[in-house]
Amino acid sequence: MNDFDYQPPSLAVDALRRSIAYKLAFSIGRDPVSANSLEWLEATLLATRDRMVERWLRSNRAESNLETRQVYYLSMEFLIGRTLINALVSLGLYDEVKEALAGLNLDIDKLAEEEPDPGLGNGGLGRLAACFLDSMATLSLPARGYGIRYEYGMFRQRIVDGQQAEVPDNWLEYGNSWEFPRDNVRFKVRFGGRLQFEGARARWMEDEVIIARAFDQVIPGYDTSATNTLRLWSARASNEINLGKFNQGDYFAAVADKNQSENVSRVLYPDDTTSSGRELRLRQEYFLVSATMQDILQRHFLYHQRYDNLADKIAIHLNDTHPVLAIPELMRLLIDEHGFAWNDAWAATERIFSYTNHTLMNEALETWPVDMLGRILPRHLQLIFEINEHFLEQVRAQVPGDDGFASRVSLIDEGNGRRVRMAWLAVVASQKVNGVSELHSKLMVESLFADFAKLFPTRFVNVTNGVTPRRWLDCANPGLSRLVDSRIGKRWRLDLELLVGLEPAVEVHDFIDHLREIKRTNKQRLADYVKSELGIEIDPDSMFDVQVKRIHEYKRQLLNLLHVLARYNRILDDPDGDWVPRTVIFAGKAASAYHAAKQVIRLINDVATVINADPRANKLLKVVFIPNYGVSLAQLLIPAADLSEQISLAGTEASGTGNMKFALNGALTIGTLDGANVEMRERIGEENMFIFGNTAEQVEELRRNGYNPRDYYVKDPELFRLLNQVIGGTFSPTEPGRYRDCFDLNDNYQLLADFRSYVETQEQVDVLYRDPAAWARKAALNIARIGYFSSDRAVAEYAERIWQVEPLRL
Ligand code: 26V
Repeated sequence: MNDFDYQPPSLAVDALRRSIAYKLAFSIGRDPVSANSLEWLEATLLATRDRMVERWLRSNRAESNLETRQVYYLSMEFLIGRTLINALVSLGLYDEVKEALAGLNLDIDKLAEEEPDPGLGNGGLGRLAACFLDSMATLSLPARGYGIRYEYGMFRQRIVDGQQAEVPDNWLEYGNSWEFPRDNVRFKVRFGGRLQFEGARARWMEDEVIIARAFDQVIPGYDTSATNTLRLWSARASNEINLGKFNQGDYFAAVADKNQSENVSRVLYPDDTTSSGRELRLRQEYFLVSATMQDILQRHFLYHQRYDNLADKIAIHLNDTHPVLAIPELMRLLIDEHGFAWNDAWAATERIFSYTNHTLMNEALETWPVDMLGRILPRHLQLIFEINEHFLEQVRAQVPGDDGFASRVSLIDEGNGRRVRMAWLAVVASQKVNGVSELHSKLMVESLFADFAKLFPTRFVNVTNGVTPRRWLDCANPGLSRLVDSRIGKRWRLDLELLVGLEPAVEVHDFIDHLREIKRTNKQRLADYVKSELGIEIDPDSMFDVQVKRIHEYKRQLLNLLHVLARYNRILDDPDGDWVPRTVIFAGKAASAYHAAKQVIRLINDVATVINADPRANKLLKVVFIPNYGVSLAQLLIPAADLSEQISLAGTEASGTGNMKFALNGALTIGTLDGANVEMRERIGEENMFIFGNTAEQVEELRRNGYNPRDYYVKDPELFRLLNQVIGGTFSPTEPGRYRDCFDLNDNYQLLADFRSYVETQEQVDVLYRDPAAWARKAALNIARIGYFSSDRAVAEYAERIWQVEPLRL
């Protein structure tokens, strides 16, 4: 290097390096000479956080402007992923911090991988909430997220002997540098006991109190000084220890009570399949809702010194039915604590709430036994009965003489051991109810909420989901981001539809070549990971065929596996055929009590063991199951995919959001006409996707006419052969009966009906993959046309059509 090449570090880099070193010394108490990587990471987080806080304070000040209406987004789950890189990207400081750390002999990307990934959600619903927070901040909306600070998030998944094993996720073990504990923000949350009425007001003599304590996390917007807050509640026992028991000398019992109360925020329910009816879950939901509603009312009063304008000034969004108790909780607070008349309280409530439905699956629809609810939350049950009475009165006036109708829409299901239907309560109290894709919203008003759609025809709307381009392109795929920048500039991060500007480039060889190189680099990065984590070699020149999402029967990972087996048999039958080499990659967690889903994981691993060890096939076909799918793994996997599997039975997947992330990263989709795939096809063009299988109508028709899976089994020799192999133990030689019951006789998700169409479409996939330039051209068109599926667009629709809020002026 000669003197002229020397570039002095920029002032910003210098200042950053100094603040990192300063944090290391004065906040962590470490000498740079002996600090380990976790301590350097911590110092970097703290230095980054400082730069967010200044903006945060400014946003909070602007929010206290009396004119602005506030949005509160209530969710039992926020799957935010790691923060560091995302924060730096938002602040526009990534390159500077990278350089500052390099000056300290540290690699930013290695360091960033040591940050724990908070798994405070199950899957799609929790990740959507996180994308929405990012977009709300970026759009400068006066919004706040509210959730629970679970001490243990989603379990970590290990694979032991091919089977899922769950390991607790102690994500807070080394502290969480992003959060601000708010010791002065504490609310009492009460449970149990009895009521005493004084007119319309109830006095609640509870028999248990838990303290909710707030922890705030800064959510930076991209390239804006707007910043939002995610406020998470943590439970504290109201008495450090039970003094009565303590004085009686029963020290252990005294401390056990404390633990009992604090269990409320101990652990996320890792089950998104069944509304389990467990008491602790109900207590968690109420804990979130009660602390949040008290906080919202207190804040409102601080700004306005009155409550009668509440409905003009706040909008509360319910992310699925999990926080629906916010409705009776608001009624309770207004009536019992702030002296509202019942009708005034209801009039306000009806204007404040809105609700998103995320699934039509019957098992996931929450209902609570009346007696359990009455025991834990007596006032709320009683308010729900009152709401029901008022509502049914209105129904009888509107639909006279139809008792069947009234009992169908009643908030209380009398048939089923008497249960409260939480989704019905959400619909009755919300000014708007939305589904998450066109198809889902249509099915929602035709099936689940058909009766309500008659009563409230304007209440139901659609807002198709979206994903944040900052995390899912900028952070996850820096190579592709730079290529896009070089063609259309950088503004796509704020206006994803600008990606259409790439369309002319799809005819430019240089661009297409570049795109292929980037994909190849991302595939190599994934291959390195697979090698180091699993010891399996995968070939980055093979097609990476990826299905990653929760393991569910309706998502049909098993259908994917049937195709793998068909391919394996074909390769064995014709080893010298002209095969396109494939690596089929799976990842995803199964709910711990969901036996069928766990068997799917086991079968994938058993099949992988056989195929990967078979020298006749393993150059042409490999199968890998990558453990512990989560946001961080998604950021590595999605940019490396060639083919995105979105193969749920039509009519079952509400939207899907992985489908959007894959297309944004230049993967082609093989998918059914389900969820948002339908709208992706409209925008991307049918010729640039691989659509197969029955439509939602055909699925319904088959069901109506008595679907008979056996017909397919006996009539399709290839299917017959491979099902017999699985059932007969070809892939479980040490225990031939292991998969005897793997295919349930009803085939509820119609795998066999779609099998032939799926396999034929996979053949089309191979044909295209043989022409790399043609493949890459279609991949480029996917990227260019996916802009609609930004969470910025989705959130802007909520703001305008549902919440009626406007951006802050900063
Ligand atoms: C249900 C339950 C039942 C009680 C125990 C805890 C629990 C947790 C979650 C759920 C419901 C999960 C619903 C869900 O994640 N739906 C997904 O939402 C995505 C965002 O709208 C959408 O893209 C997916 O299609 C949809 O499956």
